[in-house]
Amino acid sequence: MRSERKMITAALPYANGPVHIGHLAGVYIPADVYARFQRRSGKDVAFICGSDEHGIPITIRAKKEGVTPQNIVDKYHEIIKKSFADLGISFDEYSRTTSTKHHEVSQDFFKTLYNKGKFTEEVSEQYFDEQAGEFLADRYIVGTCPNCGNDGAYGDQCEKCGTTLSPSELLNPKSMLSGNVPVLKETKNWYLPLNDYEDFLNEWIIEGHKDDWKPNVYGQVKSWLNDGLKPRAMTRDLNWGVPVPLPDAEGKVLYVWFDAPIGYISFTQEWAEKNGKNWKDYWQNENSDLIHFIGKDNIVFHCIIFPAMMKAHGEYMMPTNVPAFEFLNLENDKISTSRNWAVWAHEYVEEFPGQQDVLRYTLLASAPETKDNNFTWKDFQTKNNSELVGIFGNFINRVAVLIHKYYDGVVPQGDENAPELLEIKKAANEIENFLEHFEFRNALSSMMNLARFGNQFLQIEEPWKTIKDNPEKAANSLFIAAQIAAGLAQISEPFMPFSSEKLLKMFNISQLSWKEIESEKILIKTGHQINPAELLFSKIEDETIEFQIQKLENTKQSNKKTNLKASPMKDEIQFDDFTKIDLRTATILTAEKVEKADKLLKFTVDTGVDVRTVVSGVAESFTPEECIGKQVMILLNLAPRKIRGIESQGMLLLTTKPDGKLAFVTPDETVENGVEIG
Ligand code: B3M
Ligand code: ZN
Repeated sequence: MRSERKMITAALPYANGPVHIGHLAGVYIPADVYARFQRRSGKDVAFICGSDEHGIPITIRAKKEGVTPQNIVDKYHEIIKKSFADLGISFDEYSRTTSTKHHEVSQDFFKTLYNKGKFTEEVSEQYFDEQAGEFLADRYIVGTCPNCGNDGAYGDQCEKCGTTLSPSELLNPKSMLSGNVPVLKETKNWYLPLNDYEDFLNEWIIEGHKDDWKPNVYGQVKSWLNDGLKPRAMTRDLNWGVPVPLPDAEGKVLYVWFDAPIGYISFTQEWAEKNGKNWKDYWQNENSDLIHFIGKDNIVFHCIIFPAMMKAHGEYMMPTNVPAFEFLNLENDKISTSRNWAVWAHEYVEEFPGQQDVLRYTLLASAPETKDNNFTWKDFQTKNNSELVGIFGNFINRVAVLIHKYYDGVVPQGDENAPELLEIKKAANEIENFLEHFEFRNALSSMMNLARFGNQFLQIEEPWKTIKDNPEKAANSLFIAAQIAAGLAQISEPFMPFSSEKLLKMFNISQLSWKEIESEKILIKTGHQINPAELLFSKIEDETIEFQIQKLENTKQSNKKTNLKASPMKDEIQFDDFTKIDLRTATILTAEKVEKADKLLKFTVDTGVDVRTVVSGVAESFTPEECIGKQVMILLNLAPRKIRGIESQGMLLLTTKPDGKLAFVTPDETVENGVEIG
């Protein structure tokens, strides 16, 4: 993958809230490092992103806040765009999917596929709210989860037990719009038969990218293809989105995951028009490398659905690589927008003015490249104080101060063939190799190792001592140290652009291409006047960190209070209704994880009446071992249902603890299995 042109995309953030450190660590900072490096390598780069402004999350937030979806996206598009700019994410274009241009481009794309007969038309039954007069998206249907009894389950998923649902599986479904019971109504939508692209995807990815795509990406695509692909609706009965450009499609919009990836293309077109470029050079040209930076939850859309769309279209080249990252946790807990458990990018910029590079450095150093990773404020403080202040900043400061002290800021005479100068070339070369393979943590270490080498060199040379009786040696030491400092000014730019800019100014030098860093004999000449030294990083005090940790603690406390607020009582029932349910005591005999389902455990349960299989969404609250032998309560006569291909017979009663974890409802003394609960 060494094309001269790089089409680099970063996942479009939903404009239903600000971006947080998980987004930055998992997508945007690595993408920015890669784009900056490719520019320094002389490549023709288009680095494109924008706000994803359609989709249900936005309409739900609008409904919650009593405003329009446009109000929501207008607000958060600006916040997100400013956050990226403030943190040096150097997009060539940051646009938005409510733009007219994007509507036109995505409608044209759809019409091309339609005219080529790539869609199948299917009529299906969907829930319709007669009072609201609209079809209901899965998220707009609430009901009782058939698996765990949670009566706040949505039409697509029960967030309590994690079971993936379809609206028809929900017990007593209700519309979130009117509260009424929805009716099933026929509707026609246009489907892309993904199954038609299985051979192509197997050949292109499973055969063609087994060596150069990240194992976490390759593995997920392989398992999707092994499970077999099914036709997927590319239109929805919704009123917020890109209208379907067909005469018989009144009240229908493009599926958000159809239009959003096309945003990469429409935003490239906007950028190209403004900059006198031909957008097709970046998207429809085999000499262009298309790289998608995304989080792991977007792999299927970027490796299967969008490529199938582009294959169907026929004029696009396929992505060269999709280096998806895993997730970042915060203080060992999942980052959650709904629980406000996050460090928000815009708040960080306000609370740590001028310290953008500290966050960039910390998030790169703990990037979830191959597995989920964790951000703690203590680690943030340590990375800043011991590495950025203690190693990087300390070295730079010593070099600048000593050159001013002994040579009035003029770089002294030195050996232009000193072996130490090779360390600079080595670091630049390592960084190039690591970044070409999307190994950001290793690339960052190569940069920091050069600063460590500089400190060790000064420690050995001690020019502050040799200046007295061997001025020539002292001059040579500081000439070499100045080269290393200039090297750091150059190679730090992809990672810490703000500090690199300060360093170039301090040493009064201009930015070089990566090739020049690796080929130039020296990076700062003897006789060159440097500017006054300025501190790059300052120590972060304990109080600052305590404040941030307390802020998170307060969030946790307020979440607990919110969780404690009980949901309103359900409709009154008669005693006869109660007699229909058959609740029994039971004991869990065996427990095991369900493959590819983070939240599910599979149990065999002795119900006193029989021994049966039950699937339960408790895997995030218990290990299988913790469940074996537990006496629980089971809804015995609940109709069996398939969960991830396993027939689950009945439902174990669960409740939620203040910390959000689940707990079994159990008798407070051990009794026989099968005893009726009434
Ligand atoms: N808006 C972000 C997400 O799934 C989604 C990415 C679209 S990239 C075309 O969190
Ligand atoms: Zn459930």
